Amino acid sequence: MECDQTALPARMLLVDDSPTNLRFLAHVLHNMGEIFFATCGQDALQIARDKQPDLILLDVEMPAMNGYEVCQHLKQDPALSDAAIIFVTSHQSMEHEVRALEAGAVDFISKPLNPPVVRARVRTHLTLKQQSDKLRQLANRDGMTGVFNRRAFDDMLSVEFRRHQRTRMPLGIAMLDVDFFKRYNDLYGHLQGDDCLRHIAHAIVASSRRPAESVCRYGGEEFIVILPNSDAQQTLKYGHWLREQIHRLALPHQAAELGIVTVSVGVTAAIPDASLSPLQMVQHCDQALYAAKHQGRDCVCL
Ligand code: GH3
Ligand code: MG
Ligand code: MG
Ligand code: MG
Ligand code: MG
Repeated sequence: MECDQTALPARMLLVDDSPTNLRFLAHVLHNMGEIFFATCGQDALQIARDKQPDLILLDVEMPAMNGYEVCQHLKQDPALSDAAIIFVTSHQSMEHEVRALEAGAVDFISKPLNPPVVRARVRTHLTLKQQSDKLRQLANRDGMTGVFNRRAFDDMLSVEFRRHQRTRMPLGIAMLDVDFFKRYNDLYGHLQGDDCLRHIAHAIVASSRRPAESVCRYGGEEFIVILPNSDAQQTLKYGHWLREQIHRLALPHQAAELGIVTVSVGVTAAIPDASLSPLQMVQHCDQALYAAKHQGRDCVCL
């Protein structure tokens, strides 16, 4: 599940144009986590995208793209900006140190490297990174299901809304509400109700095909999915697919018409412009969901 945040080994990316330096650093940091290597800035950015490292040790002097430039690219990309960056350089001057910290680095280590100092600093920054990941997790995730919470949804929707305004691409959202869930609780109890919601959240996460499709718990038994670059037809298709996936779970619900848990889905899509707000998009989606309930539930409306 996308929400699972078990304590994975730390991931470190070592960037230096000298293979000898890389070998030395890898030796110094052995058994502190998983290590990836890059010998130029372009490779560093690509590997950072693929491997999502917690920490990047970055050489300053490199041909083509220097460490400051790499750092700037990393900090500009929301998918990469969380990595802690430590510059490793033979420059000793205060200006270089200031420049590194202003570029967004968390620390600055001078060559020649002192192995115990490097290990201690890396350990400190890995601990801080883990703590900030944990805080972000607590702030943005729903504790019961692990999907994004309402706060994160509001933030993500306004970011996506503005992005789609610029690109003139359609943005879709799909809202799902569990049918007869009050009866489910009455019949099976609240704890099993919670389990049912976790199963549904898991199925929604599994049914979103792209990482950019953000799954959020909107309210009690309501979930909402943001679908970037999806027009009405694509969003509607996703809504039907979602409804089918919940059918396939076949969670028993003796007080529902089909004897299994079903959901109603409302969808909407638009190319955001000045005449529309994120809030209005959610209202349209809510109206579509209301229509789906009105049509008898277990269906999808646009
Ligand atoms: P409808 O088909 O019209 O959606 O009927 P419904 O019973 O699902 O709708 P209603 O809004 O009347 O009830 C929603 C229920 O969801 C009531 C509430 O107790 C339950 N619920 C909300 N959040 C949770 C939760 O976190 N855990 C459990 N177990 N139940 C929850
Ligand atoms: Mg160098
Ligand atoms: Mg509801
Ligand atoms: Mg309901
Ligand atoms: Mg209701």
